[in-house]
Amino acid sequence: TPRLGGILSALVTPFRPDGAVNLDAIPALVELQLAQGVHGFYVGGSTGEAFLQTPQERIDVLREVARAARGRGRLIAHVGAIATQDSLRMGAAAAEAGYDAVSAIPPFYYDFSRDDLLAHYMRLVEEVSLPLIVYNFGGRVGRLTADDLLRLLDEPKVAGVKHTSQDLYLLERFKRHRPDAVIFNGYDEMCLAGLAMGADGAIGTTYNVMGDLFVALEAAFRVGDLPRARALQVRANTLIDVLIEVGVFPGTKALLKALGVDCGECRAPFRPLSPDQSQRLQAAFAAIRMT
Ligand code: NAY
Repeated sequence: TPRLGGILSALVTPFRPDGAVNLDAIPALVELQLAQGVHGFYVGGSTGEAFLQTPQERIDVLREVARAARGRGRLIAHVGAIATQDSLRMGAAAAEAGYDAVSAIPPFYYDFSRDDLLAHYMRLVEEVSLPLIVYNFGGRVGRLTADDLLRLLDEPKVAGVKHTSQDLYLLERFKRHRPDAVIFNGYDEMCLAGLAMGADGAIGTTYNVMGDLFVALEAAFRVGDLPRARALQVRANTLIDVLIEVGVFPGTKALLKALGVDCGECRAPFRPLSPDQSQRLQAAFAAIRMT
């Protein structure tokens, strides 16, 4: 496995009942997941509710996770923002906190041109000292074309792509174009397929609560035990079905609470689960637990 591959949890951000970021919950969250065997953390991504926080809150979380992890596991900081200056500021903080790489979703909402987006990434590459993992989030960032992404991969400081897309042909093309790039599969429910098409690892929301299952899945795949890898994927997907139905991020937080790490609720407009949703989710979780 290349240095940056493996199973990385797309870490949730804990909040207090009053809505403030709960930095105090981070050490227990990190320990829970390291105990499950995850190889590191992708901090402040979609799962981390990046766009429901201020850049300063995101920086505080980046620092606290690095402090809690104490060098155990790889750390990628998601520094995506609409404003280039915000991404640069978070990137500098990630470098200072000891992260291995930064990652960024392209600026969105405004009608930025493709050249605006490429220039944004080039500034991250030039002005942040860490390698960059481009965050390709298919549906949400339609403006960058496959060719743009391949072109970005020609930059030596672009270390790879986090590919949250069902287009696994494109994942394979990234890997073929730059065999030394680190490509992460982004949809947990297709982890095995992504690995089969050449992914070096996977980053996902559901690894917050079932990291052990996906670590075992990847290990089975690497030794060529496809029946076991597939059985694990099927098992995970019976829970992911319910998570998608009730809301992946609020659902993941509900499961973390049941595992003894209270990360609070997601920030509004996300809403907590209803009692019925909660009950169905816990039942699905109980049915697939590894231990
Ligand atoms: C992120 O930045 O946190 C991620 O993108 C992690 C990848 C997740 N994708 C999205 C869209 O959030 O783990 C997946 C996803 O939650 C899971 O596959 C369920 O669909």
